[in-house]
Amino acid sequence: MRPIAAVVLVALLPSLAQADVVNGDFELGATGWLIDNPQNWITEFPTDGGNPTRYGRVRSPALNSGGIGMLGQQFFCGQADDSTGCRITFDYKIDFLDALTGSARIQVQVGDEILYTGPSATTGGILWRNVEIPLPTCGLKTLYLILQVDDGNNAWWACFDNVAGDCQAVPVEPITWGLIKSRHGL
Ligand SMILES: [Ca+2]
Repeated sequence: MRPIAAVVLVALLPSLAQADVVNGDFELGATGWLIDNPQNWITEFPTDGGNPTRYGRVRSPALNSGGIGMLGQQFFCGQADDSTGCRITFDYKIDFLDALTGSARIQVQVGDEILYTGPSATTGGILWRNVEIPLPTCGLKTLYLILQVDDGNNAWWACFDNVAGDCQAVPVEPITWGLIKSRHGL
């Protein structure tokens, strides 16, 4: 599902492109981040409780919670080049507040594509974990970290920290006699 709100955000972003992820550890609060939420949702940057310290938190309301809220940023993951790929990494957790079990998860959208959907959270929430999103190219990226909540009365907190983009050389598969033989069934 393509978040409708993201279309608006994309239109706002090109003039804000920045080199590398800015404030990926959220220690500067909202600096560098764009917020796009349904009405009654809250995005905030608590100074304590992240991984570590300050972090970005998207909160769905207790009533009529269905929808998506997001933190977005456009940045250059190095320079576009055939021989490089971008690795986006971040930490997240989901806190259960008052909700139907299994009614929320995070998603990662890059450009207009959803590239990752996390497991649906249960009443125990989801503890801090690291996610890695490999992209085939470096260059300009538009990243959205999304909390998606099902229709109903489902209050959740999605917490994000340590967002980074790393442009790396794409590994070249070494050609060996063993590989050639195995490819030819020898
Ligand atoms: Ca932090």
